Amino acid sequence: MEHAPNNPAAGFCRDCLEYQGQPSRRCRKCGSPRIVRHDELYDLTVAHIDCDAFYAAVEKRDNPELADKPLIIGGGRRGVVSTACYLARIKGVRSAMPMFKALEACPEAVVVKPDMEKYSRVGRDVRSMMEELTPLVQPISIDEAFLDLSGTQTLHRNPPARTLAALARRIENEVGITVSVGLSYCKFLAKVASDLEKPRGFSVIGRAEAIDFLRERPVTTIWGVGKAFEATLKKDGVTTIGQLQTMEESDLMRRYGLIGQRLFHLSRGQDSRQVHTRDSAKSVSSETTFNHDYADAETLVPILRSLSEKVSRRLKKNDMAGQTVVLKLKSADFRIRTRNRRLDDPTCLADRIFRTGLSLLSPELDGTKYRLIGIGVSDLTQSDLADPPDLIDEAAQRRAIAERAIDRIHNRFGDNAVETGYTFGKGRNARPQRDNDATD
Ligand code: TTP
Ligand code: MG
Ligand code: MG
Repeated sequence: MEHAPNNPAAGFCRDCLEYQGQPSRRCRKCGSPRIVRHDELYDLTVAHIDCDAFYAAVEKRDNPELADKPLIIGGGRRGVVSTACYLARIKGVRSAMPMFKALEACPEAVVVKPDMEKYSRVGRDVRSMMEELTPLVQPISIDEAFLDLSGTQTLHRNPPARTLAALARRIENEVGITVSVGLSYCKFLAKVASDLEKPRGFSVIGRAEAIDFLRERPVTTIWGVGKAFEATLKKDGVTTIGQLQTMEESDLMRRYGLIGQRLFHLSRGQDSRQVHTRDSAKSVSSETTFNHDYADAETLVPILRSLSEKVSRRLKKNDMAGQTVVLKLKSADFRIRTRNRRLDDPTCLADRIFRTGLSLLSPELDGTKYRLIGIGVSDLTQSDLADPPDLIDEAAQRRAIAERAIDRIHNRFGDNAVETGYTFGKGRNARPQRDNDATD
């Protein structure tokens, strides 16, 4: 067992992990300037880790000749940049930029096509190292995850901060790529922190400084506030988080609905979302078999709507969301058709499930008679990533707010209290013979 001063003000070295006896610019053992210190350093347990220039870092690892060259990964099917190494970024190359523009900005760049299989493998290697430290690892994308290290201090004989620095070091040594770590008391600020000092960063945001830290930041720092919602806020004269901090919750809710509530809390550094492990269920679906066979939209569409609502209710109840919508049809001659569409982001909303299902159903209404229809979602994740306000258009956003309001009524008065236009009165005469709900 290590005897450490554990003096947060003195911190520890990120290179050799040595605790520092007193505040100094360089490590007393190895001379490195990479010392982390923070008043709350040993009290914080929520981390966000994101790999630096991920695809590019993997390619550089595998081909040392690329080490000192500006590198762009991309040029696949869509002709855009997937990512660029930090040397190419200095020249202005960015993810999602058209390839020709990127090469205008940095003509000397080496271009490599993405090798997704390899990146998934590396992502999994990194993840399994995380999972050795805590069961509470919530992957967010191929190269990032949240970790909750509360309660691991005794096991690791180290406070979470030092365990994380050791992990970053291990990933560098054993996987051969670098990561940036954000440490805080909540997910929102951990994620913000991991972005502050990229690459090879380690940033800490404590409780005491959260409100001051956020004050000068742009509203886009808040998760889910992208270009479209930023423009809406700007029209109302709101550009910084500090302005949100001065607004009442009721005012924000009146103006922006549920998103307003999120803005109220996040702007004040209040985020109660927990770190969840990925859910083991793979899909949630609901289907129904009829007494008769139907070919017409008038019958099938309201049933699709009510099945979508059922799926949505189950997702919401379990705080889950799915990113792929799957439509299932069985024709009168027992042939099964499945059609699916992957959404840009996960959803738990009946409206989005239904509308996606409808777009999948329409081409199948070709006169074929169906004896079964089902709808479901797969690619399940926790719902805190679902339905970001920015990624759906304004009308969809209004419908989402209405749906949440209806949910609240259902919760208070029961499921039959409100019916939407699609199902109103139709539920009865098209009553299915058999309903099946499934969670696989
Ligand atoms: P990011 O973590 O957003 O970016 P990054 O790891 O390349 O760089 P950073 O150091 O800023 O974290 O995304 C991870 C990978 O996802 C990235 O390496 C490539 C891929 N990606 C795309 O294919 N298209 C995109 O628009 C973005 C943003 C990422
Ligand atoms: Mg990254
Ligand atoms: Mg990332």
